[in-house]
Amino acid sequence: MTADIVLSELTTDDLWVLLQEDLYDGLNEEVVAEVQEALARGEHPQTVLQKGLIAGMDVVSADFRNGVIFVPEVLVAANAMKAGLDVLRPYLSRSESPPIGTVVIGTVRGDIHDIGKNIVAMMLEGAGFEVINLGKNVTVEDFTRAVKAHNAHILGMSALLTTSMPYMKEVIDALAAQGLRERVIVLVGGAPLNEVYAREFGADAYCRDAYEAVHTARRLLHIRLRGDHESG
Ligand code: B1M
Repeated sequence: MTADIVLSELTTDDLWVLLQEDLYDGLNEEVVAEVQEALARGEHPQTVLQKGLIAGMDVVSADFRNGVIFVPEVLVAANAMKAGLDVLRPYLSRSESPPIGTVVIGTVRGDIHDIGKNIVAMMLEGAGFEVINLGKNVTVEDFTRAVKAHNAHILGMSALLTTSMPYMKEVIDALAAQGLRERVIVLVGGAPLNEVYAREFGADAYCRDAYEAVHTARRLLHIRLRGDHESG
């Protein structure tokens, strides 16, 4: 129950705690107000993301894993996360310069987890990429069609389930079969993945989180463009 709390009277540390708790409880309006309050205090949008929203979701993840809460509770928390992210989106994805490259991104077929993927998409936009977000449960055909249609420099795939993760290899194999694999940098991410799986599936790199995704996208695109320049 947060109705009696005056946000402006809280210390910033207490504001983070309240934001995490309200996200956990799925209180969308409160989460929105708390994100706005943090921004109004001059907190950096990435700090709000990290200390408020992601920290709150970490507690949800731990309690889900330990059987303290179940899918319905996770779903309401995920909705509150989405409400908070909607407030942050314009700040995280703001970029004044022309795009430095095009990224197609999506969560693979059989998987509807999209919170992390959407954070990655926003941060890539903020870093100056044009991002085509295909959403969740994306098929091989939709991935390959979008890579072709947008002449993408980078394909990003997300999977949160051990059962959906191998689908990434199907997408990468399809890119190769269509002669597109050499043209596009493939980055993968999501909780069950690691470097070894990424290599096994034929991806160029595994990204542990959104920060690493941005850093890796920039680094590999820079290497690719320099190579093209030198050979052309
Ligand atoms: Co689900 N779920 N879930 N779930 N869920 C997990 C993934 C699980 C690990 C929980 C657990 O049991 N401990 C487990 C998977 C077990 C496994 O396969 N190993 C699980 C399960 C089992 C399920 C269901 C099967 C449950 C059921 O129905 N019985 C079901 C599956 C539905 C389906 O997809 N077909 C299901 C459903 C759901 C909800 C719908 C309720 C909801 C998703 C809502 C949504 O996304 N819109 C949900 C949630 C929220 C979770 C947990 C609790 C949290 C995931 C999350 O949002 N994390 C999750 C527990 C966990 O992950 N430990 C769990 C916060 C987010 C910021 O982090 O997504 O890791 P993350 O993203 C990070 C990085 O991974 C990385 O950067 C992001 C930001 O820093 N990253 C990328 C991610 N994608 C990237 C792509 C890139 C680069 C980096 O490309 C370049």
